[in-house]
Amino acid sequence: MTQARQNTVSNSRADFYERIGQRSMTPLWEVMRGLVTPEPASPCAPNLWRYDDIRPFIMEAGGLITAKEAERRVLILENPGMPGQSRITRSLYAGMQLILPGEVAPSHRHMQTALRFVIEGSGAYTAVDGEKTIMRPGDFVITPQWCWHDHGNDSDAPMVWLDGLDIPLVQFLDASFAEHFEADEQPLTRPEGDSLARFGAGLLPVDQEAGALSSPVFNYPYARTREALETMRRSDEWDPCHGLKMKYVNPVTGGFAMPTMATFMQLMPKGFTGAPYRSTDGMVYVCVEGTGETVINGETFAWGPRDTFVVPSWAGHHHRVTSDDAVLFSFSDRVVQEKLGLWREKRG
Ligand code: GTQ
Repeated sequence: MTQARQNTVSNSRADFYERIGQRSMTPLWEVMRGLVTPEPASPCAPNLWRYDDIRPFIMEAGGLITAKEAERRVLILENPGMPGQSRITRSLYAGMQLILPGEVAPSHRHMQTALRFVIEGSGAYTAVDGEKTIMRPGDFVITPQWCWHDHGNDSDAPMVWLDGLDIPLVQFLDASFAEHFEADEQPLTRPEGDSLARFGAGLLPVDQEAGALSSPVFNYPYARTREALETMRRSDEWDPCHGLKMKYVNPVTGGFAMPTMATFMQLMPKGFTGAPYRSTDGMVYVCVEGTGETVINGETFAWGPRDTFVVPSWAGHHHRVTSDDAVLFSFSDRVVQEKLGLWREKRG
């Protein structure tokens, strides 16, 4: 094509785009390559939030606003690749919630499912559907969708936990509903520990039917998880990429503990260097014990206890332990991707 001919073509195309644009249409061929990509092209950036670095700001927020006024006093961990979007990966939200002694974060419910992973402090509680659970470091606590929940702190120290929610996913589907309870705290109708006893002891009520999508066990205590990992290590079945990695399950269905967020805990032994790995679910990690490094797309992120880091979808990475045993908690949207037939992984 001559230059003149090319100019005529692009002018008439531009004119065409302009005219169809007025009718709310746009040509696929100009955008196709960015839509149907040969592999995931995530705007999510790898990042690490060192707890020592962010803690002063979390505590400073404690002096600026009460839990009651804020409703939830949380500093969002916002992915630097998606500023202003209140998310840590494309589909998931994460934030650090602070509850000071004597405070209550008032009861509400919403369609978003939430997980809490306790980072600092011990003895604050969350109440879900009439039952209170006391939270300790490393505990993984679930707030299922549309369940009343309030948080409080009867201990004498600040308590901080990581919130993980499916906010971006629910927003994407335009399916958000939320409401406040008439009082700050919901009435308690079941004794503390009831759910764990009823559903978390390898037993189920005899006529239990699969009902709610989230696990009826709403606190998976770290002490139990850690002990399980410690006992399993004796069989020496280490995965070359993950070490000893377990998923949290809903005992009623055998599936992941929540419908929209998959959660995991993994133990990696002293001297462990993982093989390269990637998967389509962007993954949020919290270090519980030990120290190590994760190399993500060639960039090294060194982590220690209470640090949070994010590995984007399909980013090649591997872990390396630099202490005695290291333990990492993690969550992702893998459960959604698996249901939709989208989840993929690649080793090596
Ligand atoms: O505790 O219910 O970090 O509703 C964001 C939204 C926590 C909560 C968050 C919420 C909550």
